[in-house]
Amino acid sequence: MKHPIAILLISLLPLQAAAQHVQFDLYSAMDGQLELSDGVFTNFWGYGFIGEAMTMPAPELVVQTGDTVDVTMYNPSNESHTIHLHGLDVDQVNDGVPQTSFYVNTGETATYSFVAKHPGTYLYHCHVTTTQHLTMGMYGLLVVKEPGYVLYAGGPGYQHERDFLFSDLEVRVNDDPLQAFPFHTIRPDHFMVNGRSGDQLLQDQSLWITANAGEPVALRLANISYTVVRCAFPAGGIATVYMSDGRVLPQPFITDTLEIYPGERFTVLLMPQVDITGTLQVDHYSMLDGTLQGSNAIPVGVGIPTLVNGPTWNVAPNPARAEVVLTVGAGALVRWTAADGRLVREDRLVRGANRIDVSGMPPGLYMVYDAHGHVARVVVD
Ligand SMILES: [Cu+2]
Repeated sequence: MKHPIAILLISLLPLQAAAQHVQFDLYSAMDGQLELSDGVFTNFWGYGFIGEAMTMPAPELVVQTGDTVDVTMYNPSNESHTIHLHGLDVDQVNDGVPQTSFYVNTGETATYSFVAKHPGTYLYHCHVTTTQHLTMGMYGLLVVKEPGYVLYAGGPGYQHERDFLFSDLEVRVNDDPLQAFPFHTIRPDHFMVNGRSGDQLLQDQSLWITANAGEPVALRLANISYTVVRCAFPAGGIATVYMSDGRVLPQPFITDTLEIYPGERFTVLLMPQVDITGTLQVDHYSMLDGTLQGSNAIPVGVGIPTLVNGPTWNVAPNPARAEVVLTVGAGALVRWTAADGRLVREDRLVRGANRIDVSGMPPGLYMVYDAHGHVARVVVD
């Protein structure tokens, strides 16, 4: 007869074997230059891995459930900073709120330690003069993953994953951080997904949500902006919210929109049932009067190859600016659809190279396809 305790121990073994000690070595800095989507440059402060460039947002820290985690920060910059582990179950000294733990002053190194008890989506950020240091860019995602491509133990599985951190800034403030006073006058004018916005999101395929119909996509969504973020999922995506703020919801729910307030995080599973050419729309609304402040769109493509660049079809350059050359193995009529599915143009191609003027087309993601199953994603910027 099987002993219940023996069964329990065996069932715990894989989790125990996966738990590790994880060490992250970060530094803080205040001399970053950020290029915004409209070509404007401004300043940012942030964190980087030792030996690597500082990034905005800070590097994403990924651990597994059960890991013992040490985050060490060296601060060579001129001001004190901390790392607040937002939403994680830490003791007071490791919480990074300077008044109740400690400051990491210029030239100092400190380590924050915790055990990653609950899988989920978290944040870390500086907690010194928080409004200013946050709007300058001192934040990043921290994700605790359950091993085995499931959202949590006993939870649903996924095949693809994307982690998105929504944030904002006001160029006037970042240009001259001393002007950040008084803080309630900050009016963000740039809105970002993982530090990028607008056309930058179309150009970075690592941010696109791509899958085949029936393949679940885990989305970890976090808002560290000063606005309410409303995410609108593409039709046919079937978005189910499973987790919030580092805990499993008592009852998952299906929705086509999700509001995320500053500091909140959600884990959502997209289960696309049909082919999709669309976007995950990200709208920022004012906390003061509810007006729309800015928007971004993350391309979503389900059931469509990322890019057909094979012996019969070739697209270059991609992204394209004034002209794109479509090289095809046989003459064909091709149709272009915009990200919202609208037919925007047709071109009759001949065998070989076809130069197509795209200078008059609005920037965006387009699907180009013929009647024989050839399809390509073309980005016009
Ligand atoms: Cu700081």
